[in-house]
Amino acid sequence: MDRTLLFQNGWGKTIACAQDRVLIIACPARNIYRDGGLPTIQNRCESMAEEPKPQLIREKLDVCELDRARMSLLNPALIEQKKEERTIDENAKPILELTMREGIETVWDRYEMQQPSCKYCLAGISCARCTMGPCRIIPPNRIRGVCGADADLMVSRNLLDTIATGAAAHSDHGRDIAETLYLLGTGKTRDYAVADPEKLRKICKEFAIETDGKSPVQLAAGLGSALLDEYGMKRNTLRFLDRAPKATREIWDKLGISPRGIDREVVDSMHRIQMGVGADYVNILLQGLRTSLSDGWGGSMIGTEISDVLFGTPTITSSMMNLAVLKADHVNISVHGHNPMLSEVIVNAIADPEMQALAQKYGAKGINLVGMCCTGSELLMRKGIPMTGNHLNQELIIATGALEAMVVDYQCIFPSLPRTASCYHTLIISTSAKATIPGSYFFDFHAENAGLTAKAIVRMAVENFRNRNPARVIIPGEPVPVMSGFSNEAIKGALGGSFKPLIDLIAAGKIRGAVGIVGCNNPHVKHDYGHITLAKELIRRNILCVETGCAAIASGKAGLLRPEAASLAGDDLRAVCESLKIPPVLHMGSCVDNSRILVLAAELGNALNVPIHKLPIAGAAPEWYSQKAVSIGAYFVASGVYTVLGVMPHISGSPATVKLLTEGLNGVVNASFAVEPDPVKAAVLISDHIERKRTGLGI
Ligand code: XCC
Ligand code: SF4
Repeated sequence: MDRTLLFQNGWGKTIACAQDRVLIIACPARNIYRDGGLPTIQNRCESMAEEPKPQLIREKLDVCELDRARMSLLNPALIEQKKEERTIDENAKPILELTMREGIETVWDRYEMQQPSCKYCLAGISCARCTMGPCRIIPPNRIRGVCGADADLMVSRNLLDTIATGAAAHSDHGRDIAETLYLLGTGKTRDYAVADPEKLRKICKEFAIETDGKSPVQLAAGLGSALLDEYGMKRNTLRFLDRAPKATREIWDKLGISPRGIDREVVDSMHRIQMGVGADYVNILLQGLRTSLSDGWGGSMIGTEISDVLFGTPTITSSMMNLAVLKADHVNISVHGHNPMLSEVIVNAIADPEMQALAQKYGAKGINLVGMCCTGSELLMRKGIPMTGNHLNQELIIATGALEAMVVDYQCIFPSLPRTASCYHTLIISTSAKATIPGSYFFDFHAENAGLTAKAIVRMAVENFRNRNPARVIIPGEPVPVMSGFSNEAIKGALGGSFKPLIDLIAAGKIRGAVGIVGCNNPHVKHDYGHITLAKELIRRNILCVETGCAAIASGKAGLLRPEAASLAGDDLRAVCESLKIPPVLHMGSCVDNSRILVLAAELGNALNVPIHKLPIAGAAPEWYSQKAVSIGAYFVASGVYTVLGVMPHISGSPATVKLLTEGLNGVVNASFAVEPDPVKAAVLISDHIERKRTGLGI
């Protein structure tokens, strides 16, 4: 994009003065125009040798006192009741109680204030896409929007919007990783390296990139470039689709839902939901499946595979989980979000002796890095970094009073975190120009300045230790040990080098099947209850659980990621777990790592020479909330995996859409969705499905 133009058309106007322009042009390494992004954020051009300074986004929030007076609950019985209704996370309960007593607003309070929900939005029959509206479907008379859209169109269009948003989020994360590989290969960043050259070579071969005689750095450049091409439409097919069993690919081709470029599918979806384009709900929903496949077998798979190349393919590792991994005598820094590009360099910065010495200077015993949500899972899987919790723990970790900084990148970060932090000394440090948060301190983090920025962030957190009030620190209970790092490579390793023993165990009925339990927390569901109840019900039936995202973290906190949890499994699964010394619930990573579950399914299908839909497997998202989760569910189903949701999507206003997604899809992709809020009943649905598939395979 033309830089002068950026200034002329106003994009650049918050850059303070002409002097900055000169500075920026004189310092191309700063590259603040990358991606044609808004050049409004950082108006200083530091030399590369200096640590960058943060920018306070808008203003420091100081809302706490007012809010607290309004929010605090005085009735101990009510506090007790709400606490039990809100979560099953025992370590979270004392903090939750404190937030209610002290009037520190949380997601559950805001959820209550939002009730009752708008029934039109809940059913998906409201539309605000254009200014002829907004419109609602109110039978019997108001059955079309101003443009003529009926309930089916409104619902399907809203759903396609949701899927495309989720696919975009995962895929853009994948792009950031692919770009980092490319920048590493082209010498633009020195803060990253190739950690798994073997995997790099393997993926290069999939992309028909010549590997002989080439260094990892040269391969990084070639593969990085090829991966960035996957986003466009030059080739009109995604390379990783070749990993799927042939019969599954034929289903996609026949139906016309094989994704072309990743970006192309997202843009195509956005085009279709513009008023006056897509009018047929079936056509719109099929594009939803295609877009989701471009996420699962495209953007997310790139995110996972290249994160493995850059940071290491996970191997089985031990760590600890829940809020009690915070340490009262250490500087505590939490990373939260999704992209390991940031959290990995923070790990390096913390190991810096200068930072350790600084921490000691301020009276801390050291620096304790902890993870949260998916970026936490990335670190847990690869580095064994302890994890505080999942989505609904994010405010509670601040309310321990022991957190110096919450360092965030993007996705699933409550915009309210700086408000929560204003009740404490905690700093919210934002790092993505896509996700600046009012009240946070922003560092314009890029692959090119990663190391220095990470150090500046850690320094800021360490210096903040002085501001902690020890009298307000509560770190409840003890952390729970977890076993993590179950990449497909690690699972194969545990099985002696191939999936054959797993297939034999499934064929012999020792393991009835496998279920991917994935997705978020959602205040519509008691925190972690859906995940844990479902996992326990399934392992009891000798069904192996593979988990990612906040589901896996829920299991970790509940002790299901320990080998000892085998005692909760049925006799056959217990014996398998005991002989392999693994838990009955396997932590496979973050949400982009659902692509690992696709690869697992594909490898099982290829080994048996059957399409994915014939395998005794299923998916479940008991507490999902996010657009990304809808994309995941859609690519599971489109790939042939029956998927049970614990939270109803906003589609009930179109019975035709509901029927298509829960029944009709069986006729085209041989899989469908089901919605079952009760996890005990969901386990029955899944178990019956798995037994039917076993019968189909004759095992
Ligand atoms: Fe977010 Fe990934 Fe959902 Fe958790 S599971 S709430 S998407 S952090 Ni991904
Ligand atoms: Fe109403 Fe149609 Fe505009 Fe939506 S697109 S707001 S239904 S007129």
